[in-house]
Amino acid sequence: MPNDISDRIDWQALDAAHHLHPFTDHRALHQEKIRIITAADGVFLSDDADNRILDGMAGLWCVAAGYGRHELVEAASSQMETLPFYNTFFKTATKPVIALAERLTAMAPGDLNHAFFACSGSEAVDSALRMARTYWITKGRPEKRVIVGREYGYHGSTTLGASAGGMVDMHRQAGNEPDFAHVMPPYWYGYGGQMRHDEFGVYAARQLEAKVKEIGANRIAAFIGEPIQGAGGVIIPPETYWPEINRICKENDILLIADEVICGFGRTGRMFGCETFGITPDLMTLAKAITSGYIPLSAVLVGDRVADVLINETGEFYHGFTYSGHPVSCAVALANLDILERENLTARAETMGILLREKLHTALGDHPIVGEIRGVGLVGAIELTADKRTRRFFEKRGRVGAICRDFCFANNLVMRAVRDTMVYSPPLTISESEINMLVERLTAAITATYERVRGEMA
Ligand code: PXG
Repeated sequence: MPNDISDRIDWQALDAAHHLHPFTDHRALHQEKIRIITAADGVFLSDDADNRILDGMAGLWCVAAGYGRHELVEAASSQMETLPFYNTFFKTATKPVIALAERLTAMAPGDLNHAFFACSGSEAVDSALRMARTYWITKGRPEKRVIVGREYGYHGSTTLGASAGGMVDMHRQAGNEPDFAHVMPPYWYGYGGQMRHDEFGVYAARQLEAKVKEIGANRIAAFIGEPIQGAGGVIIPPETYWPEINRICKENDILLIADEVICGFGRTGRMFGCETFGITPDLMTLAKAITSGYIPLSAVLVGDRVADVLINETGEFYHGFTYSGHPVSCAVALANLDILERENLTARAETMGILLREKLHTALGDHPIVGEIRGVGLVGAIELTADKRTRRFFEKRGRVGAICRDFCFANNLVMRAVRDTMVYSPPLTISESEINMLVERLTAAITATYERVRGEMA
C-alpha cells in the first residue's frame, strides 16, 4: 500500500514517545531504532524495511503451529460471528469452553480431570497458587501456605508469579511476597562442578528436601517448577531430578505444580513436559502454544485430589476472570489442537529436534566460545563460555549474550539470549532447509561474537 498514510508515520518515534514495553530499559532502548514487525508466515517474520527474519523463538515460545494458519483465523471469526463473548460465572457456559475442558483433560497425563481457564500464563500460575493454598485452608491447615520455587524459575509477572519465580531482579522490584522460598535449579552446566549428570540431578533435587527440613513440611503448600526452565536459560534437568522431586513432594505431603507454559503442547517431543521427565503433578499450568499464540488463553489443569476438595468441600472458590473460558480463545485452541494432532507436530518436534542438534554439534561443537549444546525436542540452548575446559562464565554475565543476540538479529535471525546462553524454540513446523538457515545464521553470529570478545577468553 504505497500511498497508505502509515508510510508517512514515524512509528519508531511514536513508540519511543508513548509505548512502555515489557521488561525493557527504556532509556537504553531509545538510543536504538526498534524494528517494526508487520507480518509473518510459516517461520518467518517481515518488518517494515522488507526484511525476512527467521523466528527461532516462535514469537515468545508460543507459535507452535507457525504463522499464517488460516484455520485459526476462521475459527476465531466464525466464533465471533456466532457468539463473540459470554461469561462462565453465573450458571452459564459456552460450547467451546466445555469442549476444550474435555479435550485438554483427556490429553493430559494422570488424573488431571478438571480445567480452569484464564488469559495468560501468569494468571494460570496465580490461579494454581490460589488453588493450592485454598486446598490447605479447606483442609483446616491454613499454615501450610509457603510456595517453593527455584532460582532462575519463571512463572510470570503478576506479583505472585514473580514471587514464585526465581528472578532476583523481579524480586527487587516488589515481586517478592512473603511465604515464598527458592531452591537451586538443576543447572548442571553452571553448578554441576565435577559431578556426573545423574549425581547432580539427585543432588539438586535434595536441595528441596533440605529446604523442607528448614521450613517444615507443615508450612509448605506446594512446589512449583517448569519441566525445563525456559526463560531461565533452557535448563534441562538430568533424568534423575524429577523422580526425586516427585518422591520428596509425596513424602512430605506437598502439592506439585508443573508449569508447562513453555513445555506444553509438544515442545519437548511429548505432548507435555511431564511425560518427557516423568513428573506426576497435582496441578498443571498451560498457556502459549495452547492457541499457538494467536489469541490469549491459559489453563490450569487440576488433579482429582485438589479438584475433589475444591468441588465438594470449599464451597464457593472466590476466584475468576471476566475472560475465563473466553469462547473465541477456546475455539481457536480447539482448531490449534486439531493442527497439532493432524500434523503430528509433537513427533515432529522430536525428530526435527534431533536433526537440529546434530547440525549444531557439527557446526559449533568445536567452536572455542561454545561450552555446551543441549536440547530436548525443539527447545534448546548453546552456552557461550570464556573457557571451554573449565566452563568459566564471562565477567559481567549477559553482555556477551546480548552481543550475540544483536548479531543474530542483524543477520535476520531471532534468538533469545539469557545471560550468555543462546536459546532457541522455533515453530514446531520448521523444515530441514529452515533448520539449515537457522544453524548458518547462528554460527555466523557466534563467530562474530567470538571475534569481538576473544581477548577476554582463556
Ligand atoms: N510460566 C512460564 C513457564 C513461562 O515461561 C509464564 C508462566 C507467564 O506467562 P505470561 O503469558 O503471563 O507471560 C511464562 C512466560 C522470555 C519470556 O523472554 C518468557 C515468558 C514470557 C515473556 C518472555 O523468555 N514466559
